[in-house]
Amino acid sequence: MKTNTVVEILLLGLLSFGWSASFADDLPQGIGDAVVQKMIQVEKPMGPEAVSIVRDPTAVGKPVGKRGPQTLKFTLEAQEVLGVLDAAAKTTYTYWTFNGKVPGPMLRGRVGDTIEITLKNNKNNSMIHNVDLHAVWGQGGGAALTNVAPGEEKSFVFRAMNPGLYVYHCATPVIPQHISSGMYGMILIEPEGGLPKVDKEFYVMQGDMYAEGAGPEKEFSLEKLMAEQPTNVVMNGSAAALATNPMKVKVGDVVRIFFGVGGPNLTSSFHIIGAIFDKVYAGSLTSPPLTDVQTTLVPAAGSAMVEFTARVPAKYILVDHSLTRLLKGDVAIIQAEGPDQPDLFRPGKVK
Ligand SMILES: [Cu+2]
Repeated sequence: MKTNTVVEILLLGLLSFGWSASFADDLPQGIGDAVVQKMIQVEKPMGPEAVSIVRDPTAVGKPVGKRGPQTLKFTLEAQEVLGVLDAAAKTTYTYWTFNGKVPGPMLRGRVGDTIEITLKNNKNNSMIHNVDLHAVWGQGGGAALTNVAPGEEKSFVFRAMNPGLYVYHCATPVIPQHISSGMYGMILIEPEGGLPKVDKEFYVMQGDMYAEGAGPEKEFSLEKLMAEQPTNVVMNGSAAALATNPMKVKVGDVVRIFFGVGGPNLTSSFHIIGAIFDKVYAGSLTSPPLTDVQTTLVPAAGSAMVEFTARVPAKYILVDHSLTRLLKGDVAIIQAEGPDQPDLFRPGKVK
């Protein structure tokens, strides 16, 4: 790698690190201590034309409970929008999205459901799009039946045969360009009887992005994509968005995260700083979970359903433990509020 490229990447790291002073305080020692010195305070959001494309992580759909199989109808709309890429660095990117946010909406049903998928392509768009759902038995996961030009819409029907937490994505050439630009999401097919109840559920997806340009309006870089050198790595679409706006839980809550990797290229070593996964359903909801796990590998276009009890008050930091990616924006926080638990964690020495 040329020296100037290394410098460029480091600079990107410096810029994208400027999220907020309070967030920096939460970082463990040794992670980017030098870059913290160069933090930039967020003054105000982008210009009025750039919107937030961050998917609300609490939008997890309705649990199926004990109901029997039904017919469900979901509508996805491809929307191409100028969105905030990195609020601290004040950069924007023209995202390609399902329904205006990244990831696309979390779709939720149960095994045996008959599911109708409609894909609309907004008439103001410039590209053809489609959707491939990994929950589907059928050609291209539905992609072949949903190629839509701007202004068109198409539908197909499938039966949910296998429970699981499945990625869906646009599969229009250049496919990794459509994915890295934001066209991915997840569909949860719950097993018969539904998932066990928990206190809080969150929907978080990691994606790697390839954006360059001297000014604040970054553009897709085919060169960086082909070299698999992401400039930005994000959770829910935008650098550190879920760190500056943490997810909230209470001490004692059992927390479930539907975590997926849209990719297109990176694999995530998913870890929560300050917590241990009590259960990890690593890519399968019907096999017994792994228990007591520190880090779980989530492949590109794969998922893990993880659960833990927020035992102590803390800001739990979600990362890919390939921590260079943290410097590129790949971080989120779950903030647990409640009374201290000194029998579990306290400063000082044993008396
Ligand atoms: Cu697309």
